[in-house]
Amino acid sequence: MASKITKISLIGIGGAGCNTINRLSDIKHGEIPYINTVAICTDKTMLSQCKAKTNILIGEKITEGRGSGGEPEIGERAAKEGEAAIKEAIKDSDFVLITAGFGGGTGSGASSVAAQIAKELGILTIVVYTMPFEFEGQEKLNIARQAAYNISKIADAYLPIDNERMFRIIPKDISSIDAYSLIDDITWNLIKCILFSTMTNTDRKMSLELNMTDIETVLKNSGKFFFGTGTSSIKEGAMLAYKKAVNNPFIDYSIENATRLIVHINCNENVRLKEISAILDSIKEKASEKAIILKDCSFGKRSDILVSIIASFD
Ligand SMILES: Nc1nc2c(ncn2[C@@H]2O[C@H](COP(=O)(O)OP(=O)(O)OP(=O)(O)O)[C@@H](O)[C@H]2O)c(=O)[nH]1
Ligand SMILES: [Mg+2]
Repeated sequence: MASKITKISLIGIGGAGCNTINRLSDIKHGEIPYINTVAICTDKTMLSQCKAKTNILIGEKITEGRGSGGEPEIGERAAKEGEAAIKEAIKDSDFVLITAGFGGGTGSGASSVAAQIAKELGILTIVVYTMPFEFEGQEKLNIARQAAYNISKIADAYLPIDNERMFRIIPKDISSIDAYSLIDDITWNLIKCILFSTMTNTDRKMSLELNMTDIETVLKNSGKFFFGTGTSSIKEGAMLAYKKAVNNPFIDYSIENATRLIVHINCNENVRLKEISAILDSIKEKASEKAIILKDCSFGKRSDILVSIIASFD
């Protein structure tokens, strides 16, 4: 089979979205070279520091590059003004992942416009967003809720991450950058899972069990979805990585009653078949009786085991 790489665009919107792209560029540089990164922001200064492949300043006529002032209506109008540039930056993509922090004006207002543009281009469109911390106040929460509602009407699938929930489970002395990095890891692992599951690249030793159609089976028009990853050493066994993945502490729902699932196991060849079958048995037990369960193993040089699960619901 010819080498075919899924073209993924990661779009970071607003301050939080730009930060995510920057942190991922810092840490993950070179790990996956062919991901298209696009930053969209109303704040010129913020954008000038962003390391995305394409930086798009939106709403310059309205805001003069000074941000949305916390107003989602401005974020939305700004994104509409930037429609042509957004379209140009993502038009060749097979898959778009939008990331933003909801609660401010830009991410909350512009995300649904960007999602709409991607959808109209016929691209599978997924959104990972955060809900604000309690200490940010009721107004930001209301803005975020409205943005979440808007996105649920447009995106194929979305993953809400509650900052407050994260705040309750992480060590209290962690820096805010490290805390946000934990959320970025979810986004990054999701991208890796999609990419590894769909690539038929001959220089990696892949089992070629899934393709983009399978990803669509699970994520197209599916609404809220579940995603989790976990790692373990070969000695600890794949089951531990699986348990960490299904118990993703940042998400307040589980794979219980999921109707479409992808389980992706990334490991070296020392992982035993019976470990993989035990994982599948456990998933079958938790998911809906009628669930479609798609499995993919990719065997690389890694010394640990990475299990990722994407699940959606009817
Ligand atoms: N995941 C993540 N969330 C963040 C980060 N910084 C802020 N947030 C959250 O994201 C929400 C939105 O903040 P920003 O992204 O700065 O807002 P914006 O979209 O740029 O909107 P305006 O600044 O009002 O134009 C905040 O209320 C926080 O809850 C970050 O670096 N990562
Ligand atoms: Mg901002």
